[in-house]
Amino acid sequence: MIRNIANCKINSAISYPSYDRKRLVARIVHLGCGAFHRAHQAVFTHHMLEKTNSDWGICEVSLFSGQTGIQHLKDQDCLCTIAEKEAEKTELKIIGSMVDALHPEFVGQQGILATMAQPQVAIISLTITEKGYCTDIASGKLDENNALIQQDLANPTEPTSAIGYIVEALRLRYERGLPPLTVMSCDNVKENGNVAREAVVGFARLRDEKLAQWIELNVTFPCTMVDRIVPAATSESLGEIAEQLGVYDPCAITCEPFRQWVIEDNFANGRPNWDLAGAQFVKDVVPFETMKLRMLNGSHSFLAYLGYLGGYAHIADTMANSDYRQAVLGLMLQEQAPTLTMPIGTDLSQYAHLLIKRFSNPSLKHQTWQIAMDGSQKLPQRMLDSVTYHLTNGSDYPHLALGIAGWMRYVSGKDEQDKLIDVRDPLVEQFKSIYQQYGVSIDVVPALLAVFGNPLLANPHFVRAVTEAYQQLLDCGARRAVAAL
Ligand code: NAI
Ligand code: CS2
Repeated sequence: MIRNIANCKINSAISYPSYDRKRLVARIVHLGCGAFHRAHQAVFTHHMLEKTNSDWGICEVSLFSGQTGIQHLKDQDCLCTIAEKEAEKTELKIIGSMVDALHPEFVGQQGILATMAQPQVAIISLTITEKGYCTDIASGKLDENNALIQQDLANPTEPTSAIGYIVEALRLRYERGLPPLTVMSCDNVKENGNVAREAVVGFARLRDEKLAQWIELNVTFPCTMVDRIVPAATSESLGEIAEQLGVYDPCAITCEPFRQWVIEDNFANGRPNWDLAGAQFVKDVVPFETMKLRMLNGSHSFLAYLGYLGGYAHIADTMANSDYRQAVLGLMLQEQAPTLTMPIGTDLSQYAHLLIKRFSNPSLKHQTWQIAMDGSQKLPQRMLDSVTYHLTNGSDYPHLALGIAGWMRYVSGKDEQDKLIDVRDPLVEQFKSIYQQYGVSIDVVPALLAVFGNPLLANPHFVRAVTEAYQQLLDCGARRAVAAL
């Protein structure tokens, strides 16, 4: 038998689920069992279960990679360790809210669809990354030319994309007269519930108008704002946790102590009382979501591109440089906060200072390279929407211009020492051909802006600002360009 957290004695100082896990039923099916989901929604559900007799359990699904992780979860009865780390202190907890784990490689597509179509399933939740929604960057609508969508349209009962799975599962429920459910996005996507709705209903409409109408009438798609900094696990982070636990947990995740979840209270078929675990149910999530995407994620992307180019591997290392710390505070307070309309009583300056503290947490080895991934899908909601605000209002945005230029310089695929960068992005081939055509020069700026498909970005003032920032990066490098802000 494999020695694991489910079958051997764990250090008694570490908290174990206090509730009877036998009572749990897989009423939530989660697509995208990555690091974040385990340290966020699974943790909120765990704390809620500690406080009630509720039976809400989660069935985990990974659709693409992640078969090893799913196997590990199954081997240890779906228990998993969460290490909440501050500078001086680490708190370990073992969470028990996950009850099953599936992968198409083990149970086939039909096995996953059968689970999603079970009568007791009331929520399908998602952390499938920005690109998982298969939407067009500019319009936010389903991208009918997306390769996965094309494949699923040709063979809709054997889906591959998350959207294809959801629509096929909903079709099974519709045909069997089963209760509807809620599709709850937990990704860092602007108005994530609305984007999920557009994608699901858009795909259903391409299959069958009646099915699309049933979904529109019966299924809900609440928006959520999710927040917790959760770096990908490394052999170092897993080794450290194993030392404290006394046993190796391959599913363990390290994260910061902070966690926040604001949820639009719009559920089709019941929901757990996540408020007992600190979540907020509200009518309108959008202001909170926009604040987080621009202030937190916009700053993260700024630090990721300019930090990586400046030779920093992690966010906390980048924050140890006072020029970057000052710059990111300037970005938040001068260029992101003014674009927001918040409920009365929201203190954006306090929020910005808390973010500075969270980014500086030296225990979190959050790689600049990890955050730099998928920039084409992230920049619109993190930086470009704010630029359009400034263009309309005639205000300045030098930090945003440098952040966007940093992304452009990063996707050249070579760093300031001419070392290769492993650029991960759905548009990586497009970036390569732009750089092949123009070389590492300011001539790439208009072509790279065009990938966002937003005519407002062709504004000459903006093109000039980004071109100047890009030239500055070429002339003096990221560290000096940041200091000059
Ligand atoms: P991860 O890499 O650990 O997990 C990503 C998951 O998404 C995997 O299960 C993978 O199979 C799935 N996936 C990837 N591409 C997909 C696609 N095209 N279709 C369907 N599934 C796909 O990443 P992590 O850290 O769990 O983050 C996932 C998402 O969660 C982020 O993209 C973000 O939107 C959100 N998030 C992450 C936070 C973090 O600090 N890590 C915090 C707040 C939100
Ligand atoms: C990060 C986020 O990977 C990224 O792009 O900016 O995942 C960030 O860690 C979270 O949104 C924090 O809640």
